[in-house]
Amino acid sequence: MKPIALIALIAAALGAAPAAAQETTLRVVSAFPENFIYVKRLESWIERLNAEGKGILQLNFIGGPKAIPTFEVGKSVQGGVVDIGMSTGAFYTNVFPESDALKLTQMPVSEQRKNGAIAYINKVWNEKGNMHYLGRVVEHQSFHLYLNKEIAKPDLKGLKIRITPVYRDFFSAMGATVMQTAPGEVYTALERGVVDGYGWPIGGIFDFNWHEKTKYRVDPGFYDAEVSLFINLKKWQGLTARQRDFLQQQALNFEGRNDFWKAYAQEEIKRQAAAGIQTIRFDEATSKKYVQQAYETGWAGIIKLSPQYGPQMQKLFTRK
Ligand code: 173
Repeated sequence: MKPIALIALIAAALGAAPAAAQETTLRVVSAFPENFIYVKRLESWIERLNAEGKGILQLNFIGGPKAIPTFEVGKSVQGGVVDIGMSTGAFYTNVFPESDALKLTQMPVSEQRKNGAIAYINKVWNEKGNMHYLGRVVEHQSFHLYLNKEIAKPDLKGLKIRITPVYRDFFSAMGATVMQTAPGEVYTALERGVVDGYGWPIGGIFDFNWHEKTKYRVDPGFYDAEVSLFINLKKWQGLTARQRDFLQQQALNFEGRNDFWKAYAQEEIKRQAAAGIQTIRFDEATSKKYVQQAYETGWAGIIKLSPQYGPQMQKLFTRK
Protein backbone atom coordinates (compact mmCIF):
# COMPACT_ATOMS: atom_id res chain seq x y z
CA MET A 1 0.00 0.00 0.00
CA LYS A 2 1.24 3.47 -0.87
CA PRO A 3 1.80 5.78 2.14
CA ILE A 4 -0.95 8.17 1.02
CA ALA A 5 -3.51 5.40 0.83
CA LEU A 6 -2.41 4.17 4.25
CA ILE A 7 -2.94 7.62 5.78
CA ALA A 8 -6.37 7.82 4.19
CA LEU A 9 -7.22 4.39 5.57
CA ILE A 10 -6.12 5.32 9.09
CA ALA A 11 -8.02 8.62 8.89
CA ALA A 12 -11.13 6.79 7.72
CA ALA A 13 -10.78 4.28 10.54
CA LEU A 14 -10.58 7.13 13.04
CA GLY A 15 -13.71 8.52 11.45
CA ALA A 16 -12.23 11.99 11.28
CA ALA A 17 -11.11 13.00 7.84
CA PRO A 18 -14.05 12.18 5.55
CA ALA A 19 -16.59 13.54 8.01
CA ALA A 20 -14.62 16.71 8.65
CA ALA A 21 -14.30 17.29 4.93
CA GLN A 22 -18.07 17.14 4.56
CA GLU A 23 -19.25 18.96 7.64
CA THR A 24 -19.98 22.67 7.29
CA THR A 25 -20.93 25.16 9.97
CA LEU A 26 -23.36 27.95 9.14
CA ARG A 27 -23.80 31.14 11.13
CA VAL A 28 -27.32 32.02 12.29
CA VAL A 29 -28.67 35.33 13.60
CA SER A 30 -32.06 36.40 14.93
CA ALA A 31 -33.82 39.74 14.50
CA PHE A 32 -35.61 39.14 17.81
CA PRO A 33 -33.82 39.35 21.16
CA GLU A 34 -32.48 36.26 22.82
CA ASN A 35 -34.87 35.96 25.77
CA PHE A 36 -37.86 35.99 23.42
CA ILE A 37 -40.03 32.92 22.81
CA TYR A 38 -39.25 32.81 19.05
CA VAL A 39 -35.55 32.65 19.80
CA LYS A 40 -35.89 30.06 22.55
CA ARG A 41 -37.59 27.81 20.01
CA LEU A 42 -34.88 28.60 17.47
CA GLU A 43 -32.18 27.59 19.93
CA SER A 44 -33.91 24.28 20.75
CA TRP A 45 -34.19 23.58 17.05
CA ILE A 46 -30.51 24.33 16.50
CA GLU A 47 -29.56 22.03 19.38
CA ARG A 48 -31.53 19.17 17.89
CA LEU A 49 -30.23 19.87 14.40
CA ASN A 50 -26.64 19.85 15.61
CA ALA A 51 -27.16 16.51 17.36
CA GLU A 52 -28.54 14.96 14.18
CA GLY A 53 -26.24 16.81 11.82
CA LYS A 54 -22.87 15.57 12.99
CA GLY A 55 -20.68 15.02 9.95
CA ILE A 56 -23.20 16.83 7.71
CA LEU A 57 -24.06 20.30 8.91
CA GLN A 58 -23.82 22.35 12.08
CA LEU A 59 -25.43 25.67 12.99
CA ASN A 60 -23.71 28.26 15.12
CA PHE A 61 -26.12 30.71 16.74
CA ILE A 62 -24.41 34.09 16.84
CA GLY A 63 -27.20 35.93 18.66
CA GLY A 64 -29.94 38.53 18.40
CA PRO A 65 -29.98 42.30 17.78
CA LYS A 66 -26.85 42.82 19.87
CA ALA A 67 -24.94 40.94 17.18
CA ILE A 68 -26.84 42.35 14.18
CA PRO A 69 -29.48 45.08 14.66
CA THR A 70 -33.09 44.01 14.04
CA PHE A 71 -33.51 45.90 10.76
CA GLU A 72 -30.11 44.75 9.41
CA VAL A 73 -30.57 40.98 9.62
CA GLY A 74 -32.04 40.71 6.12
CA LYS A 75 -29.24 42.79 4.61
CA SER A 76 -26.65 40.69 6.41
CA VAL A 77 -28.02 37.49 4.92
CA GLN A 78 -28.44 39.08 1.49
CA GLY A 79 -24.79 40.16 1.53
CA GLY A 80 -23.49 36.94 3.06
CA VAL A 81 -22.14 38.54 6.26
CA VAL A 82 -24.07 35.78 8.01
CA ASP A 83 -25.57 32.65 6.47
CA ILE A 84 -29.02 32.18 7.98
CA GLY A 85 -31.45 34.70 9.41
CA MET A 86 -34.58 34.34 11.49
CA SER A 87 -36.68 37.44 11.00
CA THR A 88 -40.04 38.73 9.91
CA GLY A 89 -40.64 40.35 6.53
CA ALA A 90 -41.39 43.75 8.08
CA PHE A 91 -37.80 43.91 9.32
CA TYR A 92 -36.16 43.52 5.90
CA THR A 93 -38.23 45.67 3.57
CA ASN A 94 -34.89 47.47 3.10
CA VAL A 95 -33.85 44.41 1.05
CA PHE A 96 -37.08 44.04 -0.97
CA PRO A 97 -40.55 45.39 -0.12
CA GLU A 98 -42.41 42.15 -0.93
CA SER A 99 -41.01 40.63 2.29
CA ASP A 100 -43.74 42.37 4.29
CA ALA A 101 -46.49 40.57 2.33
CA LEU A 102 -46.12 37.35 4.34
CA LYS A 103 -48.26 38.90 7.10
CA LEU A 104 -51.19 38.77 4.66
CA THR A 105 -51.38 35.00 4.19
CA GLN A 106 -54.81 33.63 5.04
CA MET A 107 -54.05 29.93 5.13
CA PRO A 108 -51.60 27.82 7.16
CA VAL A 109 -48.13 27.37 5.73
CA SER A 110 -48.88 23.67 5.22
CA GLU A 111 -51.48 24.79 2.69
CA GLN A 112 -49.14 27.39 1.18
CA ARG A 113 -46.74 24.56 0.40
CA LYS A 114 -49.52 22.85 -1.58
CA ASN A 115 -51.06 25.80 -3.42
CA GLY A 116 -47.82 27.14 -4.87
CA ALA A 117 -47.52 30.12 -2.49
CA ILE A 118 -44.24 28.94 -0.96
CA ALA A 119 -42.78 28.15 -4.39
CA TYR A 120 -43.65 31.68 -5.45
CA ILE A 121 -42.26 33.17 -2.23
CA ASN A 122 -39.03 31.28 -2.79
CA LYS A 123 -38.79 32.59 -6.35
CA VAL A 124 -39.17 36.20 -5.16
CA TRP A 125 -36.77 35.66 -2.24
CA ASN A 126 -34.22 34.18 -4.69
CA GLU A 127 -34.52 36.96 -7.23
CA LYS A 128 -34.88 39.99 -5.02
CA GLY A 129 -33.33 38.93 -1.74
CA ASN A 130 -30.50 36.65 -2.85
CA MET A 131 -32.04 34.22 -0.35
CA HIS A 132 -33.46 30.73 -0.27
CA TYR A 133 -36.64 30.61 1.82
CA LEU A 134 -36.35 27.74 4.31
CA GLY A 135 -39.60 27.89 6.21
CA ARG A 136 -42.05 29.73 8.39
CA VAL A 137 -41.64 29.16 12.09
CA VAL A 138 -44.36 31.47 13.45
CA GLU A 139 -48.00 31.52 12.34
CA HIS A 140 -51.46 31.34 13.99
CA GLN A 141 -50.68 34.63 15.81
CA SER A 142 -52.92 37.49 14.79
CA PHE A 143 -51.65 41.04 15.21
CA HIS A 144 -53.36 43.43 17.59
CA LEU A 145 -53.40 47.07 18.50
CA TYR A 146 -52.44 47.59 22.15
CA LEU A 147 -53.35 50.94 23.74
CA ASN A 148 -53.08 53.01 26.87
CA LYS A 149 -55.99 55.25 25.90
CA GLU A 150 -59.50 53.96 25.41
CA ILE A 151 -61.17 54.27 22.01
CA ALA A 152 -64.83 53.71 21.18
CA LYS A 153 -64.36 53.22 17.45
CA PRO A 154 -61.51 52.50 15.02
CA ASP A 155 -60.28 56.06 15.01
CA LEU A 156 -56.69 56.73 16.01
CA LYS A 157 -56.59 60.47 15.37
CA GLY A 158 -54.44 62.19 17.97
CA LEU A 159 -52.76 58.94 19.02
CA LYS A 160 -49.12 58.12 18.54
CA ILE A 161 -48.58 54.45 17.84
CA ARG A 162 -45.41 52.39 17.63
CA ILE A 163 -45.26 50.49 14.37
CA THR A 164 -43.19 48.46 11.95
CA PRO A 165 -44.08 48.22 8.25
CA VAL A 166 -46.65 45.55 9.25
CA TYR A 167 -49.04 48.14 10.63
CA ARG A 168 -48.05 51.32 8.83
CA ASP A 169 -50.75 51.53 6.16
CA PHE A 170 -53.58 50.28 8.37
CA PHE A 171 -52.89 52.43 11.43
CA SER A 172 -52.16 55.48 9.27
CA ALA A 173 -55.48 54.99 7.47
CA MET A 174 -57.19 55.15 10.89
CA GLY A 175 -55.52 58.50 11.51
CA ALA A 176 -52.67 57.48 13.82
CA THR A 177 -49.37 59.25 14.03
CA VAL A 178 -46.92 56.41 13.61
CA MET A 179 -43.39 55.83 14.84
CA GLN A 180 -41.27 52.87 13.84
CA THR A 181 -39.12 51.07 16.43
CA ALA A 182 -37.50 47.69 16.87
CA PRO A 183 -39.10 45.49 19.56
CA GLY A 184 -36.20 46.28 21.88
CA GLU A 185 -37.23 49.94 22.09
CA VAL A 186 -40.94 49.55 22.81
CA TYR A 187 -40.69 49.37 26.60
CA THR A 188 -38.85 52.67 26.89
CA ALA A 189 -41.22 54.36 24.43
CA LEU A 190 -44.20 53.26 26.56
CA GLU A 191 -42.51 54.16 29.82
CA ARG A 192 -41.70 57.67 28.64
CA GLY A 193 -45.15 58.15 27.15
CA VAL A 194 -43.64 58.73 23.73
CA VAL A 195 -46.32 56.42 22.31
CA ASP A 196 -49.93 55.75 23.30
CA GLY A 197 -49.85 52.21 22.02
CA TYR A 198 -48.21 49.70 19.72
CA GLY A 199 -48.84 46.93 17.27
CA TRP A 200 -47.78 43.40 18.23
CA PRO A 201 -49.00 39.81 17.77
CA ILE A 202 -51.26 38.18 20.34
CA GLY A 203 -48.31 36.46 22.02
CA GLY A 204 -45.09 37.55 23.64
CA ILE A 205 -45.69 40.87 25.41
CA PHE A 206 -44.74 39.37 28.80
CA ASP A 207 -41.28 38.43 27.56
CA PHE A 208 -40.64 42.17 27.17
CA ASN A 209 -42.58 43.26 30.29
CA TRP A 210 -44.83 45.43 28.14
CA HIS A 211 -47.84 44.21 30.16
CA GLU A 212 -46.65 46.61 32.90
CA LYS A 213 -47.29 49.51 30.52
CA THR A 214 -50.36 48.28 28.62
CA LYS A 215 -54.01 48.98 29.50
CA TYR A 216 -56.01 47.77 26.51
CA ARG A 217 -55.91 45.29 23.65
CA VAL A 218 -58.17 45.94 20.68
CA ASP A 219 -60.01 42.92 19.32
CA PRO A 220 -60.32 41.48 16.77
CA GLY A 221 -56.81 40.80 15.58
CA PHE A 222 -55.81 41.08 11.94
CA TYR A 223 -53.26 39.42 9.58
CA ASP A 224 -51.05 36.55 10.78
CA ALA A 225 -47.64 37.15 12.35
CA GLU A 226 -44.90 35.59 10.28
CA VAL A 227 -41.35 34.73 11.28
CA SER A 228 -39.23 32.73 8.88
CA LEU A 229 -35.81 31.22 8.33
CA PHE A 230 -33.88 32.12 5.19
CA ILE A 231 -30.36 31.45 3.96
CA ASN A 232 -27.99 33.33 1.66
CA LEU A 233 -28.62 31.94 -1.82
CA LYS A 234 -24.97 31.46 -2.80
CA LYS A 235 -24.31 29.69 0.50
CA TRP A 236 -27.32 27.45 -0.14
CA GLN A 237 -26.18 26.62 -3.66
CA GLY A 238 -22.67 25.87 -2.39
CA LEU A 239 -23.87 23.18 0.01
CA THR A 240 -23.79 19.55 -1.05
CA ALA A 241 -27.10 17.97 -2.01
CA ARG A 242 -27.00 16.00 1.22
CA GLN A 243 -26.49 19.16 3.29
CA ARG A 244 -29.29 20.97 1.47
CA ASP A 245 -31.70 18.07 1.94
CA PHE A 246 -30.78 17.80 5.60
CA LEU A 247 -31.20 21.54 6.29
CA GLN A 248 -34.45 21.80 4.33
CA GLN A 249 -35.88 18.77 6.11
CA GLN A 250 -34.92 20.19 9.50
CA ALA A 251 -36.59 23.49 8.60
CA LEU A 252 -39.71 21.60 7.53
CA ASN A 253 -39.70 19.73 10.83
CA PHE A 254 -39.51 23.05 12.68
CA GLU A 255 -42.32 24.45 10.55
CA GLY A 256 -44.32 21.30 11.23
CA ARG A 257 -44.42 22.18 14.93
CA ASN A 258 -46.35 25.42 14.34
CA ASP A 259 -49.50 24.11 16.04
CA PHE A 260 -47.68 25.18 19.19
CA TRP A 261 -48.72 28.76 18.32
CA LYS A 262 -52.44 27.98 18.46
CA ALA A 263 -52.24 26.92 22.09
CA TYR A 264 -49.80 29.72 22.88
CA ALA A 265 -52.26 32.33 21.55
CA GLN A 266 -54.99 30.99 23.85
CA GLU A 267 -52.65 31.01 26.86
CA GLU A 268 -51.51 34.55 26.14
CA ILE A 269 -55.11 35.83 25.87
CA LYS A 270 -55.76 34.43 29.38
CA ARG A 271 -52.52 35.76 30.72
CA GLN A 272 -53.23 39.26 29.42
CA ALA A 273 -56.66 39.23 31.05
CA ALA A 274 -55.14 38.03 34.33
CA ALA A 275 -52.62 40.86 34.14
CA GLY A 276 -55.48 43.37 33.97
CA ILE A 277 -55.29 44.19 30.27
CA GLN A 278 -58.82 45.08 29.18
CA THR A 279 -60.25 44.20 25.81
CA ILE A 280 -61.73 46.86 23.57
CA ARG A 281 -64.34 45.32 21.27
CA PHE A 282 -66.30 46.96 18.48
CA ASP A 283 -69.74 45.86 17.33
CA GLU A 284 -69.90 43.09 14.77
CA ALA A 285 -70.25 45.27 11.68
CA THR A 286 -67.44 47.59 12.80
CA SER A 287 -65.16 44.65 13.58
CA LYS A 288 -65.77 43.23 10.16
CA LYS A 289 -64.94 46.54 8.53
CA TYR A 290 -61.86 46.92 10.71
CA VAL A 291 -60.39 43.61 9.50
CA GLN A 292 -61.42 44.36 5.94
CA GLN A 293 -59.68 47.70 6.08
CA ALA A 294 -56.56 45.99 7.46
CA TYR A 295 -56.33 43.71 4.41
CA GLU A 296 -57.32 46.37 1.90
CA THR A 297 -54.74 48.88 3.10
CA GLY A 298 -52.16 46.12 3.56
CA TRP A 299 -52.50 44.83 -0.01
CA ALA A 300 -52.73 48.31 -1.48
CA GLY A 301 -49.40 49.09 0.20
CA ILE A 302 -47.72 45.93 -1.11
CA ILE A 303 -49.04 46.29 -4.65
CA LYS A 304 -47.99 49.92 -4.79
CA LEU A 305 -44.44 48.91 -3.84
CA SER A 306 -44.47 45.83 -6.04
CA PRO A 307 -46.76 45.99 -9.06
CA GLN A 308 -44.62 43.14 -10.40
CA TYR A 309 -45.17 40.51 -7.68
CA GLY A 310 -47.86 41.97 -5.41
CA PRO A 311 -50.94 40.88 -7.40
CA GLN A 312 -49.79 37.27 -7.72
CA MET A 313 -48.95 37.15 -4.01
CA GLN A 314 -52.43 38.43 -3.24
CA LYS A 315 -53.95 35.72 -5.40
CA LEU A 316 -51.94 32.97 -3.72
CA PHE A 317 -52.28 34.26 -0.13
CA THR A 318 -55.98 35.11 -0.07
CA ARG A 319 -58.59 32.58 0.98
CA LYS A 320 -61.36 32.55 -1.57
O1 173 B 1 -44.34 44.50 15.70
C1 173 B 1 -43.33 44.04 15.20
O2 173 B 1 -42.18 44.29 15.60
C2 173 B 1 -43.48 43.13 14.05
O3 173 B 1 -43.53 43.60 12.94
C3 173 B 1 -43.57 41.69 14.28
C4 173 B 1 -43.74 40.83 13.20
C5 173 B 1 -43.83 39.46 13.42
C6 173 B 1 -43.76 38.96 14.69
C7 173 B 1 -43.58 39.81 15.77
C8 173 B 1 -43.48 41.18 15.57
